[in-house]
Amino acid sequence: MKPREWLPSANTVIVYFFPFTDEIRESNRKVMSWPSNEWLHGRIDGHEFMREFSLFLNSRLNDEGYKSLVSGLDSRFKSTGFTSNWSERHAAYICGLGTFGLSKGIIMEKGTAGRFGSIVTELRLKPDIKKYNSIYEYCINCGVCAENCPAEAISTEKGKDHKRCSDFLDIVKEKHKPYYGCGKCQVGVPCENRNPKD
Ligand code: B12
Ligand code: SF4
Ligand code: SF4
Repeated sequence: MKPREWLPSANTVIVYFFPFTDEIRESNRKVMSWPSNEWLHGRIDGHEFMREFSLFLNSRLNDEGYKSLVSGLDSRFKSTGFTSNWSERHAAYICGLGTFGLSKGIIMEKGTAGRFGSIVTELRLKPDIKKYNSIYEYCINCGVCAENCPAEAISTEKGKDHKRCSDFLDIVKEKHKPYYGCGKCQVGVPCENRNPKD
């Protein structure tokens, strides 16, 4: 769904990225076959913080008289298997945060390891200038994300196999319920916490 399908009076989409801390990223580099506890908590509890932050910002905008909503938390949001009706990555790309990488994560000036949130609002804000022209511009195609992946879900020829990734996350969940995650394609890579093209 496009922004005005969520909110017909929308004028702006605000997208924000919360990068994981050095501690979370470093811990996940130690053993490459299994996610660190810090990463699992960053993924699940960190995202819970992101949700609270989004709801807070959204309520402030609404209180100020600008109708706004968090698409990812709206009752119409659907995420089934490998897709959803609100893509944080597409919104981030369009809003100027960064471009896709081989791993399919968005690579920004702050790298790729972290979580996105977004708000669709009536408030009119000046758009950020996109510093790129094509969808994979910040990826140097080094293939390190593919080498790191314990599920062999990424390849330089075929891109990313969502099913393999998802099956591995299911195995992690079995062991760590309600926590799950992996993110080996986001650590120990040139795009971990910076734009590798800089
Ligand atoms: C479903 C889902 C998954 C599925 C995979 C499905 C998928 N499509 O990636 C599973 C469970 C396997 C998964 C795994 C992970 N995920 Co996930 N996932 C999502 C979720 C909920 C929906 C994805 C979605 O909307 N797809 C819809 C399609 C239309 O959009 P898209 O997938 O974003 O874009 C793809 C296509 O459109 C295509 N594409 C891109 N450009 C173009 C251009 C053209 C012309 C064409 C034809 C196609 C095309 O490639 C894109 C990437 O696959 C999003 C949250 C959200 N609401 O966006 C998080 C999200 C994508 N996940 C995220 C993360 C971090 C992960 C993990 C690392 C988990 C972890 N923390 O350990 C892993 C691995 C990620 C990886 N390497 O991609 C982050 C990405 C952060 C980043 N830097 O980009 C997101 C945005 C969550 C967030 N709020 O931050 N995820
Ligand atoms: S590790 Fe290399 S190939 Fe993979 S997304 Fe990052 S820059 Fe691109
Ligand atoms: S999250 Fe793990 S299994 Fe999924 S693509 Fe990244 S490294 Fe591979």
